[in-house]
Amino acid sequence: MSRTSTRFRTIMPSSGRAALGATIAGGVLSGLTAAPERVGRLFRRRFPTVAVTGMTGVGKTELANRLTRRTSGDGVGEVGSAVMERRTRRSRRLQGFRFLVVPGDNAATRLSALDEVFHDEPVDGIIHVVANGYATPRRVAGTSGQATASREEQLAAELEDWSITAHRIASMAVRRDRPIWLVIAVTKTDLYADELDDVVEYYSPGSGSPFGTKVDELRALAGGAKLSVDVLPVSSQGGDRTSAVSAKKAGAMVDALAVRLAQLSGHV
Ligand SMILES: Nc1nc2c(ncn2[C@@H]2O[C@H](COP(=O)(O)OP(=O)(O)O)[C@@H](O)[C@H]2O)c(=O)[nH]1
Ligand SMILES: [Mg+2]
Repeated sequence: MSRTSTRFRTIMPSSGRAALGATIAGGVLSGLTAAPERVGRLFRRRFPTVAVTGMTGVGKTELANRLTRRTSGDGVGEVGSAVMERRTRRSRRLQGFRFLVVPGDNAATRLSALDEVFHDEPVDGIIHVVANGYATPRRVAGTSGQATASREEQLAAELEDWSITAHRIASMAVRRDRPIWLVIAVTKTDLYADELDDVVEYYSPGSGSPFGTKVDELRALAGGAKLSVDVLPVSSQGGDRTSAVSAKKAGAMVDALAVRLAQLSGHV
């Protein structure tokens, strides 16, 4: 297998199906544990919903577009959309997803979007997007040229953004009787390909890093059996002459993420 699969970090539990089985085991639903999502879909007649969260400029829209096989530029707004973007991935035999991209900016629209995905119509899973401090800074209105923020500032902003989102995930998890899953998508890996292992470690539970510690806190709050956490590297771009990641490699990482989403949703 490619290097991608070895970098794939699954924290607990190792398979979505095992997680679901373990949580409901012994209960009245035990006959349904093999594919609870499939049963859920029968009742709800819809694709699993996935919230895509993360700070502005981190790469949420591009990743959602890649996952739904849109080409870049197809419906891509400016960096830092203020409205919730909706994308549907359609696959054979109804194995699709509905992605809800939550605006990263701290506008009123973000708060209502967070309410929608974590409270009003709670999602089945979350992709939280991070970029190792490489979020594209948003320009202040009325100025021109490249906005600047140091990597340290951007990492601090990622952490703050994650605190808010993690809190929302925790309160959704405690209200919920069925398990939910979280994938931390570490994107823009083309920009730091040589540091990939350390960066994936930084975002992982149990790493002792500032981010990892917050993931640990979330798991403690939500209850370990209720929330599975994966950390997966990805790149929405690649193949340019200057890129450290080939188009093929970038595609393989996006595909690996899609495969994992399907496993977590009981599609496979
Ligand atoms: N190098 C690189 N740039 C990316 C990647 N993903 C997104 N970007 C760029 O980062 C900027 C922000 O991406 P976008 O998806 O709009 O971020 P959002 O605000 O989180 O939706 C855009 O200029 C993208 O082209 C990636 O994987 N690698
Ligand atoms: Mg966006």
